[in-house]
Amino acid sequence: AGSATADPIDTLPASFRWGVATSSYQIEGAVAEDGRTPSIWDTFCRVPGAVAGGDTGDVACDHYHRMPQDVALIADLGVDTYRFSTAWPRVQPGGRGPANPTGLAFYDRLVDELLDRGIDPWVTLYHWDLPQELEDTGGWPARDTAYRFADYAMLVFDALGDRVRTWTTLNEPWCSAMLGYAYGEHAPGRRDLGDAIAAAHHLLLGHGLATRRIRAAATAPVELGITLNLATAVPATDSAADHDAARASDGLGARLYLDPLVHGRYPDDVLADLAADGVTVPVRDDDLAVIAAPLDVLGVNYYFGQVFSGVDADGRDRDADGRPVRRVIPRGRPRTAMGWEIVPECFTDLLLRISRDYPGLPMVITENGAAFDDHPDARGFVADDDRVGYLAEHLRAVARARRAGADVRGYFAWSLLDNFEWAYGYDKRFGIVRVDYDTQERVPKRSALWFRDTVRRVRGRG
Ligand code: PNW
Repeated sequence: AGSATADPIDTLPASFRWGVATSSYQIEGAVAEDGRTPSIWDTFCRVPGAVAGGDTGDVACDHYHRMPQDVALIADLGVDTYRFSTAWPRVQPGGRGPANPTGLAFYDRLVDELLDRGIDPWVTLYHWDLPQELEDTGGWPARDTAYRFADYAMLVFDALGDRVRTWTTLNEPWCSAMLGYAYGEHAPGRRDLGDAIAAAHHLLLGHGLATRRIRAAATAPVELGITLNLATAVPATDSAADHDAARASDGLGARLYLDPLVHGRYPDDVLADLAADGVTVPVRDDDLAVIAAPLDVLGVNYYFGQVFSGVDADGRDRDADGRPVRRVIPRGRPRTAMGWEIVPECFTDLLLRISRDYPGLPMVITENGAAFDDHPDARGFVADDDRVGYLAEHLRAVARARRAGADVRGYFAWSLLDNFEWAYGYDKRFGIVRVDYDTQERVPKRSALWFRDTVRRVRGRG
C-alpha cells in the first residue's frame, strides 16, 4: 500500500468476500420436473410480445442437470461464496402446503457440493418466481402472499439451515413491485400503481415475517438480509424542478424500501407523492415493526447511474395530466448492451450515501455486472475487455467508497453464466462464463480469468 499509482482494488482487505451470483429461473430450466409447478414467469413468457424472441426459461442453462459441473466452474474462479436462489414452485408446488422433497433435494445437493469445495452458500429465497397459483389468488398486492412467503421461507430454512448461514429474503422488491405490477414489463405484467405499492408493502411484510421466524428458529448464528437495486438519482441542474424529480425518483426507488426496513416508517414525501396519485400504502397494525426486524447485512445491486430532470424538452414542469415531470436524461456516457449508462462514480456516491443515511448497516454488493455484445472465437472464447473494464471500474468505485468509510464487506459478480435475462430473453449476456445455448457448453470469458486473478491477488495478500 502507499504508492499513489496503486490500483484502489488492491486496498480491499484480504478478508473481503468474493462471489458470483445467479437466480433459479434464469439458469435452472427443468421447469416441469420433479414436481415443480409453474411460476408467474412461466406464464408471462407465453404472453405474446412479453419476452424478446418468445424466449422462455424452459431449458435456460440446464443448470438443474449440470449443477456439479457448474459448481466446479465456481470453484475454478477461486471465489469463497456463491449466491443463488431457491425456486418457490420447486420447493412448495402451488405455493401452499407441504414441501416437495424432490425439489428440496436439488438444493440440498447444491449446498453439499458447494461446501465440499469450500464455497459458502448464500441463499436468496425469492428472486421473482412466484408460484402462479398465488398470483391467481391476488399475487403480491394480496396481503396473504406475505404470510405464504414466510411459510415457504421456513420450509427452505428447515431443510438447509443446518448448513446455510446467510439468508437473503428478497431480491430487488422494487423490480417485483414496479416492473411486475406498475409497468407491466416483468411478470405478472400488470399495470396499476396502487397494486404495485400494495405489492411493495406486502413484499416488505413478507421479508419481515420470514426474518422474524428464521431468527426465532435458528439454533446456530445466522446472517439475515435483503437485497435492493439502488441507484443515486442525480439532479440534472440545480433547479428546484430537477431536484424534486431526483428526490421523487430516489423516494420511490430507494427510500420506500430502506426507510421502513431501517427506521420502521415510510418516508412522508413519498407518501405525499403517492397520495397525489390517489394511492395509499395498505399498512395495518404492527406491520412497520415487523418490517423493521433487525438486518445483519444489506445486499446492494448496482448497475447504472441516472440523471433526472423535472422539465420536459420544452422546459415545462407539468405533463398533460398536470403531474410533475420526472424524466431520465442521458449524460452522454458509454452504455452497456442494455442501454444503461456506465457511471462508476455514482456507485461510490451511493455506498457513501447509504452509510450516511442508514449508519451501522454492513453492505455487500450482491450484484454488479454488464451485458455487452460478445463475439466468441471459433473455440467459444470471448475476449470481453469491455466487461473487464466495467467490472474493474466498479470494483475501484467500491474500494474508494470503503476507503472513505463505507462498510462494504464483499462483492458478487452478476453473473456466473450467460442466462435468461427476463424480458430480454437470451439476447442479453451478463455472464463471465459464456453459454452456448445449442450445446450448453460453458467457456470462461476473459472477464472470468480476470476476476479469478483479481480474487487471488487480493485474498493472497493475507
Ligand atoms: C437485476 N432496472 O435486475 C436482477 O437481480 C437480475 O436477475 C438481472 O439479471 C440483473 O439485474 C440484470 O438486469 C434488474 O430496470 C432489472 O432498473 C431491471 C432493473 C434493475 C435490475
